[in-house]
Amino acid sequence: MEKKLLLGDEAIALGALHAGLSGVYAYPGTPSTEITEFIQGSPLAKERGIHSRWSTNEKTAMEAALGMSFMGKRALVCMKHVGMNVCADPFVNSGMTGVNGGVIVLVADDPSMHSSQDEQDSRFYGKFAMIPTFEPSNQQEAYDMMEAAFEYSEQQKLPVLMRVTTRMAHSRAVVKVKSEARQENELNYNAIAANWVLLPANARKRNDAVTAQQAQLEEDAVNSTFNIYSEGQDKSLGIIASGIGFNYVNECFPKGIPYPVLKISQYPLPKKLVRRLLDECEKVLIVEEGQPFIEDIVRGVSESQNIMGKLDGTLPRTGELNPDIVKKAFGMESDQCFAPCEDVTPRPPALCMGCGHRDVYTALNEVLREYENPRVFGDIGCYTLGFLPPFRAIHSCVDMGASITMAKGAADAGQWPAVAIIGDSTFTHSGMTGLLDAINENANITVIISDNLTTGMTGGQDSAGTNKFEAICRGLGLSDEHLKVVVPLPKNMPEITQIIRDEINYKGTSVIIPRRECMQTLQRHLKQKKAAK
Ligand SMILES: Cc1ncc(C[n+]2csc(CCOP(=O)(O)OP(=O)(O)O)c2C)c(N)n1
Ligand code: SF4
Repeated sequence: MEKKLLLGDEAIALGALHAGLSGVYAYPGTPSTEITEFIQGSPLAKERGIHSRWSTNEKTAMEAALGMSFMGKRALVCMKHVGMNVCADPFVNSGMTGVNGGVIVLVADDPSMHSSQDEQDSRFYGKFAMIPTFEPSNQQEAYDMMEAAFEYSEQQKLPVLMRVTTRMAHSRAVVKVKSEARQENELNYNAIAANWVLLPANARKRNDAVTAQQAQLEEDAVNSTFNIYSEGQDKSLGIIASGIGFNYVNECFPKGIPYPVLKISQYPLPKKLVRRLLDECEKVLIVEEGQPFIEDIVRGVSESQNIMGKLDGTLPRTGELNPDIVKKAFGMESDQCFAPCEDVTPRPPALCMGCGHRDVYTALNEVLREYENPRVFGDIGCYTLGFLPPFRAIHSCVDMGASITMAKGAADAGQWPAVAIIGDSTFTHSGMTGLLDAINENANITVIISDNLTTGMTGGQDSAGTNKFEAICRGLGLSDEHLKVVVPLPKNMPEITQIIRDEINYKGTSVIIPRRECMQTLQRHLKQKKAAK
């Protein structure tokens, strides 16, 4: 064993490598991105040829991982919580197919929405898909769980959902790690075709089998070494704490917790252990990060006054927990160590100086001033900041890809001008199918694919469609006449504004591609070039 100072994400990545991983499949998304980046930079992964290239979206990632599992090897899928919505179809159906080689679906939730559009709690997906769910409470457990989860996945022939939250993913701790990695699985042909061909006749059998398996999964959670029932002398209160919530509870009691505690890190919820705590203690406080997932199950339909948590207001219903908040729930004096520092003036985020998206919005705003009630449907990426001053240029941003489809729906409703603005990575993630819908109906919309040759918002990862956008648009049936490429620079403003004007006035689907590299990746590439000289 050796000791390393690791981010939660890095502990997960190293745990997976040491557990004999053969491939990571992921689309970037805060706070999960560093897992794949760690594997991409790992000498062991290079030596073994472990797959680590970014996928086009979370659905393609999940399906590729299933393919690797089908062949008997261990695969890891990583994403942020909203990525679960994108891969929900293969994820839920992977509960039906089961796995051959172990599969871990790692999802990083973002309570408080530091970098997300919602606060959804991925544990619901595990329950919904009848897939066992692991939730580490610290970095060491995250590392240890990877091997355990791969073993469990192969033993139960089901994928394992592993849920972490922002603080777990992005804080560092010393982690004891193995000095040797397990060998990768050999390729095998053990996958049972009838399980993987989800025709209704096969799927019904699988549905019955997986439903029957749930009792075993719950019994395993009762006996799991990750779920720990600790005795406490003061039975006036019992605590159920899951994931990083368990960490926070410990921080509140540096001299030891006087109450019985049930730590939960493996689901389905071990109800037997919960019942024991309820029987032994007068009241129970449930500390969980995210939505009241455990609390809802524990309360059921009873209106017991003895259960405290997020649903009765003992803990806040939304936003991230921290030790200050948890202290308050115990009625303790809170020293407000985790409150934002008053000396720091909040500063809204802004597009970098010199960013090409700035020139795109400058041109777009100049043209749209000439029209009555123009509507601009935005998307997710750095360019979403076009909503803020000084541009105030977009009217919507819902989910990846929604710009083009919403513009089309608005045009169907009679809106003109209806403009969609989407980044290059977002376009390949989820925009291409929407553009096909628009082209098929020659919808009266103008689509701007603001191509900065990278996935800027998440730190400059490779973008799946780089150098392919014109070919993709043509392939989807767009005529060359209404496919325009420009360089977004102040000196080109007259040309760009004229092209935007012309394409808005054209009664049909057109695509404009402003293309100039992101300033951050440009600087990185220049530095790398200089260093190589
Ligand atoms: C379903 C989903 N997956 C991942 C993310 C995280 N994410 C936000 S924007 C973005 C990509 C942005 O890249 P691009 O469209 O090229 O725009 P840029 O930031 O480079 O301007 C990603 C990966 C997300 N919000 N939703
Ligand atoms: S990171 Fe790149 S794309 Fe994002 S605002 Fe900065 S320059 Fe623009």
